[in-house]
Parts: sequence; C-alpha cells; structure tokens
Amino acid sequence: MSSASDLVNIFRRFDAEGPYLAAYPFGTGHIHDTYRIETGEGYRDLLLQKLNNNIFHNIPGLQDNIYRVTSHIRKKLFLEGESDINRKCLTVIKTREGRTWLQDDNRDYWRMFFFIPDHHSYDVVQSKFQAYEGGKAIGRFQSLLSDMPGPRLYETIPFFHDIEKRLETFHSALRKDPASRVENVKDEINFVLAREEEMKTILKLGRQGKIPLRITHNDTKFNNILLDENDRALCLIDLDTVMPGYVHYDFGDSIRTVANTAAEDEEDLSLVAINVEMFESFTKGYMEQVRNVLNKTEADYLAYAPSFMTFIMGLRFLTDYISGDIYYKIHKPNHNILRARAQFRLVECFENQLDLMKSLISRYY
Ligand code: ADP
Ligand code: GN1
Ligand code: MG
Repeated sequence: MSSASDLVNIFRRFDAEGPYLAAYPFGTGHIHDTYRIETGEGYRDLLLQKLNNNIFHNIPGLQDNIYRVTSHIRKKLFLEGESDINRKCLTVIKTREGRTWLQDDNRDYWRMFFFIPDHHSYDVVQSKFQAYEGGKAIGRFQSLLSDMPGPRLYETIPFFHDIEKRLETFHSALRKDPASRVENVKDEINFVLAREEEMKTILKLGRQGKIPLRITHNDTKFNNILLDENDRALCLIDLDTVMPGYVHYDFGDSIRTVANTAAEDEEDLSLVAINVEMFESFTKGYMEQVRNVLNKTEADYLAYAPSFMTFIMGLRFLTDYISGDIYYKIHKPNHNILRARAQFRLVECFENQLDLMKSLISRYY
C-alpha cells in the first residue's frame, strides 16, 4: 500500500482538476493497486492505479493500446450521438508532461482515469437483466473495435490465453515444485492431465484459419463490466489485455463468472453450479450485438468457450499455487488452490451442459 503523502505527490503530477481531499483503496481486482481519489464539490473523482509491472513489462506500450482503444470508442460513441460518454468509456488523464503514464522515484508506474460515478460492479451476477446487459456490453465492445484503424495492438501479455503455453508453464512448475506443494494437489493435477488435448480446440481452429483473430478484451469477468444505477451496461474497464484474440475468449470468460452460482473462489463446492437463465440472458445480449459479425464456425464453437476459459483460469490458479503464489494477489494462504478447485468444479458443470448451451446459442444466431 502506498502512503497518503506518496499518493498526493503522484496525484499532483497528473493534469487533473480539483483539490485532493482523500484517497482510499478501491475494488476487488487481483492485479493492480487501485485508489479512488476524492476531489472537491463540482469536480470529478479520479481513479489512480499503481500498475503491476511484474506482470506487464512494457507499461508505455500497454498505455498506448488503452489510449488508442478508448479514443476510437469515444469517437464512435460521439458519432452515434450517445450522451454521457465519460461514463460509457474510460477517460485517460495525462500527466502534466502529456504522457498517459508516470514513473515515480521507485520506478513504479502509475495511471489515472476519471472515476466513473454511480456505477454498480458485481463479482456475482444477481439478475437476468444484469446478465443481459453484460452480454450487450461485451458484444458491443467487440463490434465497436471491429474497424479500429492503425497497426496491430501491442501484445501486453504474449500468449495470454494460449493453452499450449499455459500447459508448458504448468508442467515446468510441476517439475520444479518450488514450494513443495505438488503432493497436496494430485487430484487437481489429474483433472488437468485428462483434458489437455481437448482444451486445445479453439487454438487449433485459429491455426487452421477457421476462426479469425479480432480485437478482444481478454479479461471479461463480470466485475470488469460497470453497470449504471439501473443496472444498464455502462462501460468496460480493465483494458490492460485488450489485444488480438478469439471471440471465444471474451464470451467464455464472461460466462465463467455470469453463469456461476457461486464466487470464483467458493470453498463449498456444492454451491458451484450453472444458472442456465443467466447463461441464456447473457448470450441473448451478446448475440444481438455480434450476430452479423461472427462466422459460422465461431458461432458453432461458442458453447465450448465457457469450459475452456474456466479450465485455463483454474490451470493458472493451480500453477500459481504450485509456484508459491507469485502472480495473483491472495487474501488467505490457500487462496489459489481454493480458486482452482472452484474453477475445476465449474468446468465439470459446463461439460455436463454442453448440449443445452449449444441449443440455447443456436436460438440467437
Ligand atoms: P485489476 O486489474 O487489479 O482488476 P481494474 O482496472 O479492474 O484492476 O480495477 C480494479 C477495480 O477498480 C475494478 O474492479 C473497479 O471496481 C474499479 N475501477 C476501475 N476503473 C474504474 C473507473 N474508471 N471508475 C470507477 N471504478 C473503477
Ligand atoms: C485477473 O485483473 P483482474 O483481477 O480483472 C487476471 C485475469 C483472470 C482474473 C481471475 C492480467 O483479472 O486473467 O481471469 O484475474 N488478469 C491478468 O479472477 O492476469
Ligand atoms: Mg479487474
């Protein structure tokens, strides 16, 4: 945690209006240190983040992506006559030198956005309407970015959803066993080994040229979709991993959180199940936006995306547990293995509902 005086000094280096009244830690993200900065009456609050540069090695490149993506979305919203654009798209606040990022004396990187006021953000979805609006937000994001000009976006984490690479890293962690934890997790390891080939389906379709690389968000868990006071979709946040990807990544990662009846790290596995109504509502909202964009193979394989994305998240949590908790923020000693177990239970649920998911998706394509 940064001290209050550090935060004031950082704040002053950004070109933000208004006095600094207070700062407090904000949100439940696993990656950055996030603070809400309160400013005075008549000024907008701000969102200040100390970025995790163990995970993201080229912050200027990452921030350049975010600036390009938000500028493009902002322009399209404006042309479509949208109101309230500052709540519907992140606004990057530059530093006084005109940069989209700042490096402090400790070599830590910081960035600032307008704080989006009066938003709702949910770790677990509570209504079909929220799920429908979430689907719309993800589909619209993909379609708004489908014509972004300029060079290919910088790949902020290479091979982010590449299952072959994730499996290689997992096997390497197994061999090294740096925290002597492998013997605690034999069942979870066997769960992975039994599914290695099948989970390469999306990657193989991409290699065969049957599904195109598009611009995707790549971290579409539900709390990265902000809703307004009436639970209508407002804005996608956490744009660090916006880069080329397959639509299955975004659809699958959203369904992983939208259709799960329990939290991502639920300890009582009997609570983990699929809420089919949430699945259908999200899918309806998503398909309304992308129906005319997706090719037939993309649509045909959407039903495989939830189990795939849930598997890859479980695999990453398990790998991090075996590696000694070096990647994700944890809030209790066994947090990563609890997360992995809850994700693997959810994979089984999705596997059992594959036919039902296929038939529901086909209603909207
Ligand atoms: P992490 O990568 O650590 O998840 P995020 O960029 O998702 O970081 O931000 C963490 C949390 O901060 C989000 O879950 C959300 O609650 C909140 N947040 C992020 N950006 C904004 C914003 N511009 N306005 C309001 N809240 C935000
Ligand atoms: C991380 O940044 P956050 O907390 O939204 C992770 C995602 C995982 C997610 C699991 C850059 O997301 O890939 O799905 O945790 N982001 C990164 O909750 O690794
Ligand atoms: Mg987040």
